[in-house]
Amino acid sequence: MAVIAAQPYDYPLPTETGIALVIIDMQRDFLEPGGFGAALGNEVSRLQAIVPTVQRLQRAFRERGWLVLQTVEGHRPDLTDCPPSKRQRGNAALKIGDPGPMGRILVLGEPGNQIIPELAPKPDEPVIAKPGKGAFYNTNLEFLLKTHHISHLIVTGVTTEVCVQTTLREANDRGYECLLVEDATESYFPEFKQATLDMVRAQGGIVGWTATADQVLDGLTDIPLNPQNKEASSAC
Ligand code: C5J
Repeated sequence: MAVIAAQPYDYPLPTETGIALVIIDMQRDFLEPGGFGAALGNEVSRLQAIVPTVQRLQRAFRERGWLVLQTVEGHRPDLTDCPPSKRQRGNAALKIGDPGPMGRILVLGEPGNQIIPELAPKPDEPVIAKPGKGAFYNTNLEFLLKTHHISHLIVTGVTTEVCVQTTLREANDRGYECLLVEDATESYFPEFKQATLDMVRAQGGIVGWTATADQVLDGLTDIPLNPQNKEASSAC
């Protein structure tokens, strides 16, 4: 059986299908100046550090022909899916829907709402637009995972203690085996990232597992590449 060396103990991997890479909200709104993250007063540059690590995981999953899915947090242009409480929260200079340097803040389709070019999805890779912090709330994520027979989620992205942690908890409650990649997730607050990693793996992995990207990639090498998948990914 293939495993990933993880905390609090080894994470067993399904050897055929059933595993997906989840990349949460690696969109310009959170990683670049002038977006939602910056409007809330955060120093956004520290999130950039994980980009190469997420890219390595994305490459490894694509090479195996496994599901890579991304999320973006955003709202419809008419903001009917944005609760007024969310819009007011933080008392920011620029609120959700206001025009900013990258288009309207946190609105679907605006330049700021695009996934950063380094991690751009391929045309056949799903991108879930989510109005909330959790990726299961008001989306078809659960349906998508069911139709792809996914049971194991390798979770990455930003920010660790907000959308990443909320999604992880939602997934855990739905029975998914979740592993959070320690160096492929980041927060504006290092102490919140650390606390989240500790919370996830405490009490015997009450919400899931954590491991480094190297540990994940080492574990994946124990699963033979399906030659069909390899052909498919090299043709892309
Ligand atoms: C936030 C997120 N922090 N993607 N969203 O508002 O974590």
